[in-house]
Amino acid sequence: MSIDYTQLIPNNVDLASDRRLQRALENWQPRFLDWWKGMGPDGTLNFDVYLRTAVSTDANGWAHFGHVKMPEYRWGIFLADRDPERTIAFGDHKGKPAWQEVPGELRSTLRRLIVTQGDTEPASVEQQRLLGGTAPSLYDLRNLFQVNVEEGRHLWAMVYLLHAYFGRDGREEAEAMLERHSGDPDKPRILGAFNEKTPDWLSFFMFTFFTDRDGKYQLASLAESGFDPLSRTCRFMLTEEAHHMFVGESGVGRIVQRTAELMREHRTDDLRALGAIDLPTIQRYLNFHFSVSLDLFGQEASTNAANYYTQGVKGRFLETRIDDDHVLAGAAYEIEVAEEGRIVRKAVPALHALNERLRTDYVEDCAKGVLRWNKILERAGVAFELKLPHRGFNRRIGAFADRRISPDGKLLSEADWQARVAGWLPTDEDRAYITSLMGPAVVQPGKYAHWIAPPARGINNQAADFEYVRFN
Ligand code: BYC
Ligand code: FE
Ligand code: FE
Repeated sequence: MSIDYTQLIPNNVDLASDRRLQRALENWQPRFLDWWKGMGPDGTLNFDVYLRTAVSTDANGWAHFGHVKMPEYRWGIFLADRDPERTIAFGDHKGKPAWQEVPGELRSTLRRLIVTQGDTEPASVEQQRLLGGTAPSLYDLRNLFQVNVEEGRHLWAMVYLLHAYFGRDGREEAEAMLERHSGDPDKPRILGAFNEKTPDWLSFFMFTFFTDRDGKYQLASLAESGFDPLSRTCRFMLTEEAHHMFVGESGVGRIVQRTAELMREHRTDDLRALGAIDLPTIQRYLNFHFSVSLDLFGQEASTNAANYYTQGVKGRFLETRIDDDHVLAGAAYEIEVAEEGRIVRKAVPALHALNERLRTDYVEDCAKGVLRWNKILERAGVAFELKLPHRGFNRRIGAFADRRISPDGKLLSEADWQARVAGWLPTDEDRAYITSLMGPAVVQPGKYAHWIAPPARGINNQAADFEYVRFN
């Protein structure tokens, strides 16, 4: 179904046919805009930004690009088309038709998952709100804003579900989405990573590479949900998510490339003397963002995850492509745990290990990106390899939370950890150095900050000196 842009709230769910729902959402819309103006990208209300807007939810739906003021971006409700034949692919309800309404007994479970998902979206916009002031180019500034408006739209996606399917509770949860704030001591965002700061562009690129990728995996498993409206909304969100991870991978890649060029040109490791970012610092930022993002998958052994699965609420990554019974009643899965001073593998019921299984899929995906960064170094003749740390490193959630584990997976004493952690996680000095590189935004079309290489090509094939953002 194509998207109706004549409505106050653009949508492809025939919102006009449900007046009550339409009114409720039209009531929420100005609150969202107030939140955007107060907590969204700082000082940008008048900028004209070259943004893409969805025109339909099929593969060609991204055709539309144009300069827009962000508060006028057409945030709306876009669900992938309904497949009337769709059945539930896993769990106790396997083979039954997908639910078009929320089953009463799953109401609070589904609400909780939708709220958790929804909460991350505005959180990330809040975390990134000051980055515009130090953008390394107009190209990067535009990409930041594209990510921000789409995270805003992801909030709309979850708020639609809350309003349409959860009655009064849902409306209250939709309000609360705008009341919790990232890092707020009294009303923080729900998940850990979304209360961290994103103070500089190295952090931003690491965040979009690692944390938005958690989004990809969580959305993909919610896209398997038996609750069809959730599945359909997540499927469309995934197409938006792909750009966010592109921004992260190419952003880190361009920093790595610039670093490698300078190392070769000047035959030195002392990148800081050259005003660029040294590889050990990049590695420490990587270690931080990877470990914080791993926490987002929850406990290795989780009865919550088992229940979500058996109840048909949340599946595995690409559930229908997995060759097994999709019930997993007697199946086992090996997870890593720390026992008697060592990290050992231990078989647990597969149903309880679903968070860990998703985390494993995620780690493999991250590793592919790291491989591509290493190819850049290799091509430049720089002998350095970026590595993902062990999954137990620096964890706050799960079996490794109260352990000290080195990046190469050794259990350490507290004293050993304290003696070595400055080599593994960004230090105050690292952060101060990276902050010092973040000069005033580079706003001349086609120009880039010294510490990052230009991209291989422009957005929507625009010329190198295209004016992605116009300041008014
Ligand atoms: N921080 O049994 P467990 C995105 C809690 S990112 C704080 O493992 P479960 C985006 C947990 O709530 C994708 N608390 O839990 C990216 C539970 O609490 P209770 C976001 C945590 O439910 C970038 C307890 O510990 N989407 O879209 O199996 C930019 C026991 O844990 C954390 C989703 O997360 C944590 N990290 O797993 C913008 C999908 N981890 O019950 C956007 C929806 C666990 O004891 N959420 N806890 O009070 C879920 O599927 C699940 O809630 C989780 C947790 C996978 C997060
Ligand atoms: Fe998102
Ligand atoms: Fe995202």
